[in-house]
Amino acid sequence: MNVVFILGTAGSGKSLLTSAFSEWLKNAKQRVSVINLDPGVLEMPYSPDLDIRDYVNIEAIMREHHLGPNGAVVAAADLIAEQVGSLNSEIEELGSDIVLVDTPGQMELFAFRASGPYIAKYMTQEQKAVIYLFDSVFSSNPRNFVSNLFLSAAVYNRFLLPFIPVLSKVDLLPSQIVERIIDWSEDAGTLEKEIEEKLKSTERLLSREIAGSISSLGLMHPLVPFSAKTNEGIINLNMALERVFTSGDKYTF
Ligand SMILES: Nc1nc2c(ncn2[C@@H]2O[C@H](COP(=O)(O)OP(=O)(O)O)[C@@H](O)[C@H]2O)c(=O)[nH]1
Ligand SMILES: [Mg+2]
Repeated sequence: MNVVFILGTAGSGKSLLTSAFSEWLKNAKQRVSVINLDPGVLEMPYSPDLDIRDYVNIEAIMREHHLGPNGAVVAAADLIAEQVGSLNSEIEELGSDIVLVDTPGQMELFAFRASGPYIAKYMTQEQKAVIYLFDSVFSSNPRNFVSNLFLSAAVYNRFLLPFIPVLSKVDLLPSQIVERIIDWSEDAGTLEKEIEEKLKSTERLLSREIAGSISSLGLMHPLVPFSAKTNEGIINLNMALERVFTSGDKYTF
């Protein structure tokens, strides 16, 4: 079994990627399961095989602990960690070869509390990876791109799992812009040139130094362009995951 955690800022396309990719894997005759780890979600574009809302109830937490909705989702994120044993039994029963884990809409609930990496560590003892989504519309200028790169490095530092960065929603941008963002991720020199040309003063200094450190740490990886609306890039995304998990083989034979 191979487990993939899908992370990215709120609205970056985690749930729709989970939906599109799981459908695609099913069509490719792969035994895939989907887990919803977002206790606060009302609707999702897929029907999960395992739903954390069956374990933690936001409204009950609000009542019991006298919390508002924000406090309750934070409390719920921590309560999920206590359920990891029961989750593991359920995951085992699903008997799939690849498990997609859709994480809470607000990424900090999973990435920047103690419970997220704990769950990632103890949720099964199988092979794991992280897909991190760069929202393409947000990331289309060098300053935002570098900010997102910085965030992706911080997320990597929290999980230290094989990391696949994805440029999401590429159907929303002209292809030349998509290519430009991909170039930045593939070639530190191209990004540096863009920073020098487009940014000035403090923005330029910060972006140059952040991008330089991430690059010299070896944490700059080529982004996989992807659209959950058109399925563009889905084959490359799958290949990137297969390389991590099976050295390029299918998950289910
Ligand atoms: N055009 C387009 N919209 C997308 C894509 N992926 C997600 N969205 C939209 O972006 C919004 C947020 O997506 P969602 O998957 O819920 O983001 P999440 O908060 O990261 O789970 C929704 O309105 C989606 O329909 C995509 O590939 N293309
Ligand atoms: Mg979501």
